[in-house]
Amino acid sequence: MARLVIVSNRVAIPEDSGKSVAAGGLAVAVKEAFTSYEGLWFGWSGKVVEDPSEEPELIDRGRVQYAVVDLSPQDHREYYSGFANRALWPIMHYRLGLGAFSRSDYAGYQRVNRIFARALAKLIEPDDIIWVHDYHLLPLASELRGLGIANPIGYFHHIPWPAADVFNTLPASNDLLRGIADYDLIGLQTDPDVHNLSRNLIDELRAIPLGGGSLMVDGRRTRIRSFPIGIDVAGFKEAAENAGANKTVRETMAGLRTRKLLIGVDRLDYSKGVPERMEAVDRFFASNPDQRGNVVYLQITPKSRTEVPEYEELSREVNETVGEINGALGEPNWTPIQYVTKAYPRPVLAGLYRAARVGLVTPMRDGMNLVAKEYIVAQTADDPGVLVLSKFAGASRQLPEALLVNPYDRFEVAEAIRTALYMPRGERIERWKPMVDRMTREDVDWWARNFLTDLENFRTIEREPPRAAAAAE
Ligand code: GDG
Repeated sequence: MARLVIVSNRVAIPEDSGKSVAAGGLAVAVKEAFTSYEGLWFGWSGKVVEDPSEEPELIDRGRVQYAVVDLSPQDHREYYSGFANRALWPIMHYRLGLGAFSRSDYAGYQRVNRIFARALAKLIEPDDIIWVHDYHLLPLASELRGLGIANPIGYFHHIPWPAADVFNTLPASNDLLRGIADYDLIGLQTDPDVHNLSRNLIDELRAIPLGGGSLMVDGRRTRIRSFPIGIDVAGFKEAAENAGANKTVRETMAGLRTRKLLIGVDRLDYSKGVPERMEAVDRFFASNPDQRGNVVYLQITPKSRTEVPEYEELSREVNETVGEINGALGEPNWTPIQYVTKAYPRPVLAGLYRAARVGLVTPMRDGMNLVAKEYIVAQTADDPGVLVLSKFAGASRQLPEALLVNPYDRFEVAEAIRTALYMPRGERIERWKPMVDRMTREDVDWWARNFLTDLENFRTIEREPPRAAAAAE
């Protein structure tokens, strides 16, 4: 059987005991992919050191081997904080005004992709299939091809692919498009993302559509398809069912007494629409004064990317918004918004989702949004809560029975909160059932299997020789 090589910016190495580290969305997804393959997971160790070695550190954990490299302070600043998170991330999320492009950051991004490729190429065996994850590594396939690696290489893009006019504002846009075409298979979250990238390649690079999602770009064939990422439904359901025993969950529920709970869970990121959501909750209390004291909004927001200035600014903005709303509306015995920046263990999250009458998932843009899916799966069948979901989250395509809202319109979100709180049990069940069934069918295992089956098929169809090898002939 082929060996699976996964490449991502960060690698989550399980402890020696075999116990998993605290699992984010990507770690769960990668773990799932390795259930049917032996393999290697390659990426950054998370360490920043002066003069890092180009030789990866190898760590064996049974069927999966881990290979990690450190980054220098300059690499980390330019590749990670700079180009990936201050140029690509905002542009991919339609935030043109926040995009900060610098040529030195872009050079650092290319350099780190080259370093990764050189370190990885030595570990690749002829039958391996390679699966690269996310926007940090768009040029990795080109770099690997340049080193003569002809194995099937797939790429999954976890975040949105914007409309061409937005993507093309990035000074390096055509360079990046040419690079991405060196992947054999490109997976995106939704069909509109597929449309955006395909049109971009056709218009900018004169790619020729071959049908079935395949395109010929510069004499090389690539395929673009949507693979909406799912969650570990069985694991999450079990965590939610057992969460009643957890102290934090129990005490939170006891503290609510008869109050109803609204919940939001997001990394602190401007794409997630946290201050905008708080303003919608404020609007809700303004137009429903009878609900003051009866409803509490819990927002769990672990900090992320704190070294990036835009995130510091956002943190200040959220703190101010919470302070203003709580100051204006709060009473000695009622705080409307409970805002915490600590990360909670997954079982606690599962229990809190289950305790919440309304799940507020209102990103301004999101590739998928796993929180929306987790909220649905955590509900009880006979008394489920209601999901209020942004129509700009990829998840809205698989969850049309949620209350879909425009997150830019705080009046609409406030109205949806009211509708959700007053929704009769019959309607809540009617909306929830098809969503939980779909989540169960289209879980993380389904996602990984679909992607890998497609990628494996590249072994059997006729493939063009890689550009570098062809040029060397
Ligand atoms: C990217 C894309 C796409 C959050 N707080 C805690 C915690 N979390 C977990 C959630 C969820 C995950 O983090 C966040 O996933 P999202 O999908 O919401 O968002 P991103 O981190 O931006 O992920 C996104 C995803 O990749 C997958 O392709 O859906 O669109 O942006 O699982 O539960 N987990 C724990 N404690 C917390 O406090 N344990």
